[in-house]
Amino acid sequence: MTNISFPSGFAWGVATSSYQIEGAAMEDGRGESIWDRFSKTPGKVKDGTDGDVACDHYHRFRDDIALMKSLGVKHYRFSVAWPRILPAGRGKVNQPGLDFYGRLVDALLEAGIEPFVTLYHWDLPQVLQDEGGWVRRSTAEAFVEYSSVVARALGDRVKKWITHNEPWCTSMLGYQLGIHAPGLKDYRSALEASHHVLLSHGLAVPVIRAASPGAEVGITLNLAPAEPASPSAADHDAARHHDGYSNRWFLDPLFGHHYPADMIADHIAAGHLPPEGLTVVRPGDLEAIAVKCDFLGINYYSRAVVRSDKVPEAENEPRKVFVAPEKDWTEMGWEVYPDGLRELLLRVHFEYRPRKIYITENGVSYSTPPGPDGRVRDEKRLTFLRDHFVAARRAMEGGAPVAGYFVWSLLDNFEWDRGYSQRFGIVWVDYKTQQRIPKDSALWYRGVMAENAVTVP
Ligand code: IFM
Repeated sequence: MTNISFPSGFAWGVATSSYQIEGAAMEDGRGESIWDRFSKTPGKVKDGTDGDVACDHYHRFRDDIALMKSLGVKHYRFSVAWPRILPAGRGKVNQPGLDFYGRLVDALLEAGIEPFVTLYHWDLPQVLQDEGGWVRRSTAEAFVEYSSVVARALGDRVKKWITHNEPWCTSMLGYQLGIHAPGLKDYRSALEASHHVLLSHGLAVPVIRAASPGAEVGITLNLAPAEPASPSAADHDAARHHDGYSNRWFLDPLFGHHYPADMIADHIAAGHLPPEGLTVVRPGDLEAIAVKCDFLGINYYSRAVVRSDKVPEAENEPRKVFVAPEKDWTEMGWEVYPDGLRELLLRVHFEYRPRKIYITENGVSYSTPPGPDGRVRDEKRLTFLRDHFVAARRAMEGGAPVAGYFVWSLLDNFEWDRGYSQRFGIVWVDYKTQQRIPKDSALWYRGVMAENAVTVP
């Protein structure tokens, strides 16, 4: 056995998001979110479920914090539900909603757990969607107002802020592919939405800093290495395009390189954009988006192996294929590929030079149920996490400035269009009784966090 240790002060943690765990969808003045509307639209969520109750965390947050404490968790990433704070998207503040997060933050600090707060994890107020959502610049302006309200209320106690979770998902899953709320399928709208999401980040960062002195502020991207399925020139070009679509479209403007020219050209050629390009970009926007951040959050789940033949339902995007045997897929149908995390971290480090990186999500969906003795033997999750921790450590040896690692997720929860069919938690949730059972992976992770080291065969 080899012991692989991490630098002292490394921030081990767990992550969740508001709509996926809170429930209490109609309580204390919370407004409707796009996920309330979308999940209640027949056919949108595979098992027909929604987040009305979810893990009932809104009522059970003190127990959940006690659970985290018992596992030795010292850092917790959660998100704030915008419709709890500003039910109309902007304007009148809903004090009970704000108070909930105040109580949550206080209880975390009391338990010795540092809060990492994500401001947007996809639950846009429905009223803003009714105006066009992220396709409209006014939503970016409303986001800045919302961020300011939250940062002024919590900024004395919260010192780590993440503006957005996974802008690719907000824009592409939500507006291009129609898989997530609001469920639109319009490529140009998706590209415009992505710009407004990034713009809202750029405009909010100085506002958050002003309200939360000394805080670190960043953004979280979901990134995946893109590799050609064969040595052919066509597959190489498909991989270039896929990398542009899922990684560079977001990384480049955030790090001051503007939107990638090859992608603008591809989108014009495919008719996704007019010949003038991305016309919603106004003077000063790109400078705002490139605001210097304290860290980049990276969510990593798998890689993309790409072939040149096109997927019609994805508006002619290159096809992703699987080269790994089915036994190496997760229940989401994603390939288990730990080395992709090492590659990705080194690539981001060398090409973009973020000051600091937090792995803000990594984890796996396996539905292993409790045995007759009540124990959840999720050996495969434990191995998955261990191998990814080691991959991150290897990247750190190569210079990647990784400062922390958040396992997705603390609890089994509402997995968006898949409903409750996917279980990412290191803690089992019985949705009927709301009982929580730490899985074997959680008990093992407790040891990793305590030792600040991973033992590998
Ligand atoms: O559950 C999601 C999370 O909300 C965002 N990142 C990916 C996770 C797994 O799909």
